[in-house]
Amino acid sequence: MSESGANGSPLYEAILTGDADGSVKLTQAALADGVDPNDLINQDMIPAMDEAGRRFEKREFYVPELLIAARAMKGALALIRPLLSERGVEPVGRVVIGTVKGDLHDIGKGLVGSMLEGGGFEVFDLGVDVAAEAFISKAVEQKADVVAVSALLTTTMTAMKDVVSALRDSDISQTCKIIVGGAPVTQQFADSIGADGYSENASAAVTLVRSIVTPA
Ligand code: B1M
Repeated sequence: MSESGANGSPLYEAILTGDADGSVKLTQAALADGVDPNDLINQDMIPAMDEAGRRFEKREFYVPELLIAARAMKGALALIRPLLSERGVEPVGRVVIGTVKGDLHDIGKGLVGSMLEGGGFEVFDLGVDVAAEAFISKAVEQKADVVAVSALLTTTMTAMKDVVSALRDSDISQTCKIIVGGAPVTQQFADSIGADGYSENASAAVTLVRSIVTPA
C-alpha cells in the first residue's frame, strides 16, 4: 500500500480511476494490516485527488471523472472516519463547520470535521453551500467556540468574508472565533478578511482550534 509511495500505489490508482469497490477493499486490507490511517490519507488518498485535479486542468479529466474519483475517496474515508473520531466522552469545545455558499466540495471539510472530532471536539457539520446566516445561527444555537469555513474555489472563497461579517455582527462575536481553510485559501487571505485563523490541512486545523479554545 503506502510503502510503494504515493503515486502508483494500488489505493492511489483505485481512487484516481474511480474504482470505489477497489478503494474500499484496499483500505480494509491496509487497516487490517495495521497501516496508519493518516498515512493512507496523506500518502495515497489526497495525492490521488490532487492528480485528478491536475488532469482536470489539463483536460484529461472532466467533471464525471472527478465525481467518480470523489466517490471512491469517500468510500475509503467512510472506513477511516470512525478511526479518526475515536475519543473520550467530554467534548473540549464546540465547532460549527461547513463549506461556504456556492461551493459543493466536501471531502476536505469532512476530513477536517472528522479530525476535530478525533481531537475531542463536538462538531456540527452543516454540509456544503452553506449561507453565512446558517453558520451563525447554528453557532449561536450551540454556543460554538469556533466556526470553521471551507472553500475550494477561488470564486467562492470571497464568500468567507460574509461569514466573518455575520459573526462580527452577532451576539457571539466576543466568544466565538472563525477559522478558514481550503486549497485556494492562504494566511494572507484569511488576514485580509479578518478571520481569526487559517490552517493548511486537517491536522493543522486541530492544532489551531485547540490553541483557540485553550490558549497557552
Ligand atoms: Co472541483 N475544482 N470543481 N470538483 N475539484 C477543484 C477544487 C479544482 C482545483 C480542480 C482543478 O481545476 N485543478 C478547481 C478549482 C479551480 C479554482 O477555483 N482555482 C475545481 C473546479 C473548477 C470545479 C468546478 C467549477 C468544475 C466545473 O463544474 N466546471 C465545479 C464547481 C462545483 C461547485 O462547487 N459549485 C467542481 C466540481 C467538483 C466535483 C463535484 C466534481 C468534485 C467534488 C466532489 C465532492 O467534494 N463531494 C470535485 C473535485 C473532487 C475536485 C478536486 C479534484 C479534488 C478536491 C478534493 O476533494 N481534494 C479539486 C482539485 C484539488 O483539490 N486537487 C477540484 C481532496 C481534499 C482532501 O483536499 O478539499 O483541499 P481539500 O482539503 C484539504 C485542505 O484544503 C484543507 O484540509 C484538507 C486536507 O487536509 N482544508 C481545510 C479544506 N477545508 C479546510 C477548512 C479548514 C482548514 C483546512 O478550516 C476551516
